[in-house]
Amino acid sequence: MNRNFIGGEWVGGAGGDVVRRNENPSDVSDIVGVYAQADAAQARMALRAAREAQPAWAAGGIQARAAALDAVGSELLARQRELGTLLSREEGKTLAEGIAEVARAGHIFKYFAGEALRVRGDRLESVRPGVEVDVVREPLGVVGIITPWNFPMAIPAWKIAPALAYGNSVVFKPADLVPGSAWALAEIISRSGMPAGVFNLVMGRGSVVGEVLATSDEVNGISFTGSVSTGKRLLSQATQQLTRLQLEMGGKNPLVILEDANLDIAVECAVQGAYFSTGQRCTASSRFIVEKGIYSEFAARLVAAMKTLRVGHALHPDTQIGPVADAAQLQTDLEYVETGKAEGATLACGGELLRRETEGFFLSPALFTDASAQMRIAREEIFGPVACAIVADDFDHAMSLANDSPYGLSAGICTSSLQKASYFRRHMKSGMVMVNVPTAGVDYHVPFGGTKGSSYGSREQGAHAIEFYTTIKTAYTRAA
Ligand code: UN1
Repeated sequence: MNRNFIGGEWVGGAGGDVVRRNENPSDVSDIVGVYAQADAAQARMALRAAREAQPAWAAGGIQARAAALDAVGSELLARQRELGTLLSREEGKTLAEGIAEVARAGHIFKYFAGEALRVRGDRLESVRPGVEVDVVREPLGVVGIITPWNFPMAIPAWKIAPALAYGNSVVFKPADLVPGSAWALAEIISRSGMPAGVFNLVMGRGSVVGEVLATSDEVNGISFTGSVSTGKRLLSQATQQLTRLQLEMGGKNPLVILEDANLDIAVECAVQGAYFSTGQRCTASSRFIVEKGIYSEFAARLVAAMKTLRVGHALHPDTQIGPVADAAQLQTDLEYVETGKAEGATLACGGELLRRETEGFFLSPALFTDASAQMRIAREEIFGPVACAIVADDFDHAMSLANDSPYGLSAGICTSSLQKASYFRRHMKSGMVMVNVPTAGVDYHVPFGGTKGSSYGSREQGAHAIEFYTTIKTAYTRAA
């Protein structure tokens, strides 16, 4: 059994035997491992350990922090194939995607090892002669990190690495569905030379472990990625303790295709953005907004490309699209396929359960055409390989359709017009805009986040991550 890591010790679940079985979505007969489930008392123990360990970690200096993060990054990169296999086995993305994700996590740790050395302050003159002002950054304190199942390594990495780099201690609660990658990451961190209690792993249910993080006044900040409903619940609970929050939630990301687009690029962006990683990305393209002159040709070419996609076991070398992550998500995806039909959209391709040699959650990538902006399939985040195409009369209409969403995470356009691309970049109400590149699949060294209902709080990743994980102190000094 894989245990939790609390105060530098590996501890069993509550009562010693409360475990979760980790099921492979490509083959439900394959159990990836069994994992201890922490209870509320253990979550509180982890918070106490983090509270006690944090001052010494912050005072220990940036070289020690950089060295520890660099060691974690190196090991992730060295073991990317092995850990990528574990990730794909438990989450269902393809082996190539799993390996790439572990490598990305490795690069993130190395990036923040460097960032730990680059924390800057400001010195200003005071308006009062003889007084000097210093503006410096200090760690936030104890940070709770709550992550989703769709990026079991990369999302924990881009929260844990900056938290530790800037001198915070961490209590990490991974998604219930993917404890294997989280445990492997924790095991690597446990050997990186950090003092006991600086980093803690508590696997368990949101309603138990998450609840403790959300309601404890021992927590200074919570960084969360997950659903809108959980994000809102966290917000209402954690603000009672004035806990700082960073929430990354849903998306309903448009990909606009204009008549002047290079259609090869447009189809490639559509397939990658909507269907790779089985569409289970908050950055996935789920609304294709297509100018009317090119609509039929685009739809025909997209369907042709979709029909060539090989859906299957995540670890099979030929597979391009892995299974849906679990039975509940598969059920949601199938319900949305029915909803789309009932709303009057045309199911142009896919949306069918597939049988493979092993029993898993295989779904053919689905495209609805003749969709309208009011349909639920065009407004609600599905989080699966289901997208819809909406016809736009012209560029202005495409812009207003693209912005007509409660979400604002990532938005893409395929066009060869610099003028239209520039207009799109300026007027899309989203945190990320993509010109002739897919809406999903972002770099690790630049800010990530959205507007409107997609995000709350300051940006993640890149140099801007420091905003969340530090607090500012202003010091006035008169030499006397
Ligand atoms: C990506 O598109 O490369 O949960 C990353 C998600 C996002 C990460 C997307 N927070 O899908």
